[in-house]
Amino acid sequence: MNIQWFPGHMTKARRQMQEDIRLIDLVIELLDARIPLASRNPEIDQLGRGKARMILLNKADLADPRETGRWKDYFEAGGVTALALDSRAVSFRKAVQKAIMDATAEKRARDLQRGLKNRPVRAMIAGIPNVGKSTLINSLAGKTAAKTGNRPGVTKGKQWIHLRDNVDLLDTPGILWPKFEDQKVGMHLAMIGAIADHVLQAEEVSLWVIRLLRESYPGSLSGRYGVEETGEDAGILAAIAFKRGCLVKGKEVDYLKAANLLLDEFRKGKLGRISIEPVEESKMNQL
Ligand SMILES: Nc1nc2c(ncn2[C@@H]2O[C@H](COP(=O)(O)OP(=O)(O)O)[C@@H](O)[C@H]2O)c(=O)[nH]1
Ligand SMILES: [Mg+2]
Repeated sequence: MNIQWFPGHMTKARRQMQEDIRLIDLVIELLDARIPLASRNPEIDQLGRGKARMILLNKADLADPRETGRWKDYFEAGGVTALALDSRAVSFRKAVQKAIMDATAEKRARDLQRGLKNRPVRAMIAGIPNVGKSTLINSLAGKTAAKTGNRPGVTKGKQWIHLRDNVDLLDTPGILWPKFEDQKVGMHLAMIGAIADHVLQAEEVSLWVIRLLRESYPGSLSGRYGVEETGEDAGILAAIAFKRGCLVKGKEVDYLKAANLLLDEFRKGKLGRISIEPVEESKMNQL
């Protein structure tokens, strides 16, 4: 599989991030809880070197809570503060703030030792497109948070959002692009809709979804569509098409329509809370 992103966008975004990151104490890495590996760009380790780090497993409302709990443990075992959340929900704000305090404890202690009192923690949110960066920034900012722009000297031209506990959040997130190391990574990104469907065939992606559901979440397809979960994956797609009237001229199976219907419902969580990457699959040296 050979997926081309727009190199112009990528280069510009990376350069911007390299520049912004110099102002930052803490990098808040946003991952998709359903695919914590495929949504993680390994370049972040290089970019965030020497900074406090923290991982947020976002869209946890769509992921299997048991798997998400394991991922949280996995990242924390690697020494990184991790938290699962739905970034649309303002109710997570306190937990995120506390995680920021945990992740920056060392830095703040160091500041104190040097006699730097009340120096704000400056944080940046980073992640791949569509992972929820803007949503999280809006939730953290809330209605009361003051936008403070153009602080002379330190933050020329940058917009900062002042959060509680003396945290300043850069209001422009760091954009990273996913890395397609193998076909599986690309497919996992496609399954959650992080790659436009015209890049990969919707039908192929839907067959991956069917396989995942049959293997890891048996009963979810029969429960929603009333289809048998036996036989070929393509046969199950055809059965879904019949059940949902995805037919051409009233009788021939419209595979593309059925695939799009399944993908749409899967991505909206209508087939349940599903994790695509269980923690067992991960290589423990990846962090
Ligand atoms: N279900 C769910 N959707 C979310 C969550 N966070 C963001 N979204 C949705 O994901 C889409 C992309 O979010 P956005 O903040 O624009 O992503 P960005 O490209 O990283 O800035 C939007 O439709 C959001 O409403 C979440 O935690 N759960
Ligand atoms: Mg955005």
